[in-house]
Amino acid sequence: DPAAPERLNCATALLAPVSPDRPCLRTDTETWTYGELDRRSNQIAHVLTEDYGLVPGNRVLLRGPNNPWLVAAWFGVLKAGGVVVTTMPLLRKVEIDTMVEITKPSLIISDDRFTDALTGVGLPVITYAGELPSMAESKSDVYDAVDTAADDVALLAATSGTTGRPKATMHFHRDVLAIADTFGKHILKPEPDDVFTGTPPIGFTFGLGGLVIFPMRVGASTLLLERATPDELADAIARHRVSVLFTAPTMYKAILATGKGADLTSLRRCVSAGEHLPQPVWEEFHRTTGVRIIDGIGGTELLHIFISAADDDIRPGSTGKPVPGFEAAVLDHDGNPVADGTPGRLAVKGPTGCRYLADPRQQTYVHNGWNITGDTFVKDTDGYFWYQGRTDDMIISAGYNIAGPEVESALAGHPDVSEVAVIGAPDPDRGMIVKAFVVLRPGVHKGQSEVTELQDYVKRTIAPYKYPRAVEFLDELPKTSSGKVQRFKLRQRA
Ligand code: 3SK
Repeated sequence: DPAAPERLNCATALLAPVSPDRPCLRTDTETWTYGELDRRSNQIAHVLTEDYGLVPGNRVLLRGPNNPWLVAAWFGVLKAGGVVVTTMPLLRKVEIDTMVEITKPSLIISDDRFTDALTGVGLPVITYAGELPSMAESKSDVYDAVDTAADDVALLAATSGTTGRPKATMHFHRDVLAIADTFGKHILKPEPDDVFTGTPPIGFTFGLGGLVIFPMRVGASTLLLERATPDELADAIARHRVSVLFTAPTMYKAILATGKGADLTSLRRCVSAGEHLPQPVWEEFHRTTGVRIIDGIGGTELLHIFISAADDDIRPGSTGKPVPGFEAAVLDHDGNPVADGTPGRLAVKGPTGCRYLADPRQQTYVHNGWNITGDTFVKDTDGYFWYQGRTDDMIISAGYNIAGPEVESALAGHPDVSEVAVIGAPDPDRGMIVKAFVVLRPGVHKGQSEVTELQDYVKRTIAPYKYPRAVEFLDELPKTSSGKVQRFKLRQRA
């Protein structure tokens, strides 16, 4: 955008325009106003620069669940001209060590309950139930934020690594505002009186956008939940009259299973990403709550959602159209666009990426500014994008092309099924067969009659040749810390 300013600190740009007495961060026990967040993040910036010698460009790794101190630390680092390294709270020591090796932070700010994984990391660790509040308290609550360039790096976010070693993606100060001015402005359309909540960690860019950047760009407030079962989430939505919800497809399904969906009358906007949203879940949520879920696909690479649709533009089952500001294309193996209606690999280009930090895989995943994703999509003649599966989730069985997620979507509509993942398993006769790993609802018997029941259900719901010839029941599916199913682990098991 030629009109974009050359100098920009996204922390100031988000906080300064909002009246200081407006509510900003809510929990069950306290509410921080915009003024309080501003003052506390100023004090943190003083601590970082005066007591830890932080200089602009230094990186600070943040670790902890969603709560006001994590957000204050995020703003404090950016005001001091530092670069935030976001991490998922569930990461274990080995994963933190990898992130430290890749991103080379100067120090760590951590929730004191999450420091176990930091032993031996060899960096100063400030804990925010320990040193941080008391050190901050002694500092001035006024701070002149560093005058960063719009193109200075603000964030290093790790791709969640559904396969292989994570990559760190770089995002500039301008990218932080760009997601609010693309998906936020054109699709979500939040209002100052909205109350946001959701389950994705702020350490995952889906949560960062949904729970911090989108609400704060319009002066709205956000309810931060450290963790929530489906029941607790439904109760919190009702108690705080939440109007905007960000969560993953499995949580929408789980909310419906609580039987509390019809009580969620304050909800106005619901956003689903992180995994494909099965159409039966969309339909049931709509029937129960009256809310049309905004599905979307995004990526850490592009910071947030780049294909989506809202309101009357939604076509249930489709992910939507490129969000204004982004371009998307479906490509064949040689990188050429395929005809509408033909499956191919999704490529995306936009203002927010994709730039990997010092990683040779940049050459593999980015061509002429286009990020080649690992997702297979079909674009229809109206320009809507329809998810087919991860590129490596396409199953070729006895000559049939079967999209694993289509079978997942069918199985997800069965009342006995709580969660499901479908992969191709090697088979001597058919090359591959469709295999479903199913987590059943509590109390459902895991026997051969249930296998037959699910197989018959798929045959009745979609083309019968797509039915899962093998079904295995699991207590839970293997997932990354951002909640994405690790199908490669299921493939190894098969
Ligand atoms: O997985 C997604 O679809 C996503 C959405 C928003 C931000 C980040 C990600 C990975």
